Amino acid sequence: MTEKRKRKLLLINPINQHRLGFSNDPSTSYMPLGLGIIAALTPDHWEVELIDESFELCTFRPVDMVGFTAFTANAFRAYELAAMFRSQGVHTVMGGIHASMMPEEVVNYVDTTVSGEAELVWPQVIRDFEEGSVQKLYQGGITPVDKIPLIRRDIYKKYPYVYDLIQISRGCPMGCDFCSVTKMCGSKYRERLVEEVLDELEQTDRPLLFIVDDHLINTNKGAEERAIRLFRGMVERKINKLWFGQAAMNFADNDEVLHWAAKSGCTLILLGIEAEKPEALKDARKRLNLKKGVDYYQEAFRKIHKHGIAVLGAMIFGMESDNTQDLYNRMEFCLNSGIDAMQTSIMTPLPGTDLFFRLRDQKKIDLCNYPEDWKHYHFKEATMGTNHMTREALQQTMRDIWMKLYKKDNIRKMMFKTLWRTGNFKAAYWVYGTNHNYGRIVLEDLLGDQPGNLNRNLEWIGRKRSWYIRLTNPVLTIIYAIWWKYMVRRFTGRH
Ligand code: B12
Ligand code: SF4
Repeated sequence: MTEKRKRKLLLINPINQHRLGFSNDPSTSYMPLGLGIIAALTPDHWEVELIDESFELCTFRPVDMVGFTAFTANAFRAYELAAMFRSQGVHTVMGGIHASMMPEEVVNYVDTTVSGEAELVWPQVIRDFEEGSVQKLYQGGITPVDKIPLIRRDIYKKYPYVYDLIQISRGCPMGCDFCSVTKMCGSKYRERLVEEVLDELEQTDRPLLFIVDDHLINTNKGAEERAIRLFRGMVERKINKLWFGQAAMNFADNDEVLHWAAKSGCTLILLGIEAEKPEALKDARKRLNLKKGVDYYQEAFRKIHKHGIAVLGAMIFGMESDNTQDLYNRMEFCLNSGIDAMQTSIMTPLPGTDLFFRLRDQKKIDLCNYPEDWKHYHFKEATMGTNHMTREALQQTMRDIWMKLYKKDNIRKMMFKTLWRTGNFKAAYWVYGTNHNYGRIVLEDLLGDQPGNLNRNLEWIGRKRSWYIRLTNPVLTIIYAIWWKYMVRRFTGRH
């Protein structure tokens, strides 16, 4: 009896070739979790392979079906690749955030579009495909949390990801003006069982971990106790990782949460600060921060630092009410408020958000030749101006601000400040690396190997190093040695 041929599914993470962004370096290339879920939902008689363009460009190969995930900034690249596969008769499917927000566009570029979460519809897509009745559009909606499968992590083995990623909950009730999370994941926090999360963590083997939840401590009743159970469980089960996650300003509210977070390996926490000016927060409908009040920020940072955890401040520049001075004030805030690492984004109207619909109707979005212009929607290029600045002025001011913030001397100074505030070498080194990475991302168009370019260490080629950098290099070598020793011990200890 001949064995039935396995069908082949190729899962693709397409990367914007206009700006590589996080994919411009292996240390910031993250595994696409959504595709690990698609792999887990695919029946065994299918062979599944991942192509992540963060590591290799996708070329044609004969398969039965390809499935794309895509952020908006990567959508155009997905369409290019889809055209290549379609021209050879391969069935193409696209899901993920862009397909969920713009299904009416995506249906024009792939054979099947999956809008929303995939868990409830992907088995149906596969069945319909096998029976020859596959549809153009499936609505996945919101998945009950007990129907989320364990991610198939074997598909990530072929690439040297530095981090494991895990998702503990989905959803957010806040509905900020610029954000797609409430639209995509619904307005209720859906929490996975702590024990199940710990079991999954035990199956991960990289020394660094990124918990991708938008709010590590949500506003559900009992959220703090739940977080403590999780972090304490990580310690008891010797999960033994250094991790970072994303949280709101309430992360600093409870000392016991911070204690167990730090004990379980939390070294860096991203806080969605967005702005230090109440008017800008009102623009963005960032209710949580308005409720806490901007005066609370610095106290929150101090509480977090006390536990040896560094703060990664996520800031947005180019809010509707911003003028040039506001942008420089925000820059000063980044430098002097107690933030350790800086994520500095340009306000971008993501499709599906209230911001997008409002500004589109007011004809205020300059880069709107879709789908090609989606490639500019990566938050480092201005796609529109503000009430007081043109798009060009915003872009130019940001270039100046980025040069100041991510100047090698400055990020080195910030590293020493972090060491002082947290007393934690690992946090200081992580912060240094993170600021380097963001510098490389925002100044990507200046990177190169000719005089006049920046090299990957953010040093100007052909210019002399400053005395400060020369003087502090030996200190950095020591910190690096400690970090490296620590990583080797952690990594080899688990294998
Ligand atoms: C983790 C994360 C990152 C990681 C990326 C990791 C990775 N490789 O995927 C990092 C830190 C790199 C990142 C960066 C950015 N991010 Co981000 N990120 C997230 C976050 C928090 C979680 C995504 C995730 O992993 N979810 C878990 C998985 C399981 O869910 P999922 O991918 O949605 O998959 C489900 C469905 O979409 C669907 N699905 C997904 N793929 C496919 C494929 C097929 C074939 C099918 C059928 C279904 C399907 O099925 C899955 C299961 O239901 C989301 C917010 C959120 N809650 O979604 C923002 C989010 C995706 N990011 C966003 C943004 C804007 C950014 C940045 C631009 C931010 C910045 N300031 O720089 C950058 C740049 C990204 C770039 N292009 O370079 C936006 C994207 C909006 C958009 N329209 O594109 C989001 C939605 C947040 C927001 N505020 O709106 N991000
Ligand atoms: S920015 Fe944060 S708080 Fe606001 S909707 Fe998005 S995830 Fe929720």
